Amino acid sequence: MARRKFVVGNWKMHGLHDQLPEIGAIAKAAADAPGIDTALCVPFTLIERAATVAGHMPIGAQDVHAAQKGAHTGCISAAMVREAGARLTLVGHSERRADQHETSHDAWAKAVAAHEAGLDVILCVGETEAEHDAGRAERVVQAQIEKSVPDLAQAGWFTLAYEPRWAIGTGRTPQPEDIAAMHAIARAKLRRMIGEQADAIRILYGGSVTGANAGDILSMDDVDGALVGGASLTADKFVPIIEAAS
Ligand code: G2H
Repeated sequence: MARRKFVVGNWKMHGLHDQLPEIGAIAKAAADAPGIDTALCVPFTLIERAATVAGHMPIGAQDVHAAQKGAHTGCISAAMVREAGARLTLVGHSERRADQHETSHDAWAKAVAAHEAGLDVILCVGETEAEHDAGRAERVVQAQIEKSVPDLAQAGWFTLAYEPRWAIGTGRTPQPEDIAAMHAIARAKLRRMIGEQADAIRILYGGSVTGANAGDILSMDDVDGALVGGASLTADKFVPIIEAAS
């Protein structure tokens, strides 16, 4: 099944208002690449202003709370980021699993809450280095998918991102055949869970994607795009990745 490529930047805890021109430049490159989808997930504090300079390129959040509102000091709901101008959100990113002890069940609840608030969702899964080295990557990723992908997931609003934790921000990337194999495993798992509509769901690869390796990664079977951290922070690094996907 033909799926449009999807390139998503994740600015993590980077970005003050003086970086807005970078978002404008990235949005221009996205507009010049109408054959693919591009989005940028920024810190909460940048969403509103980023959305004003991003044109048609969707701006996303990097997390939302699983509740729509309530007594959760310091937390942000999906409805809040939607109101600020976000059209999508990441959930279950490995840095949140590691730093905030989020579980796959948390990611599931956040995905459901985000969808109910009208946001598209990119749900992240991926094994640790120890799990990888112990040969458990396949089982770990399948279990994460089982526990975190909502039954009602559909391609119209749901994307999966496979990000081996040991490749994140390290400059290390898996062998191409390992990326292809894990994406095939993830799709097979999705198929068992939600049937043939899984074939329309995009599966992104994330972990040290750069302009230098994007072409090879994005040409692989079952790799429908990339979730890009460090190399999305400036237009000069991110635009070549957008162009490689086009
Ligand atoms: C993985 C990725 C973006 P980086 O977290 O989600 O980051 O490209 O810096 O490895």
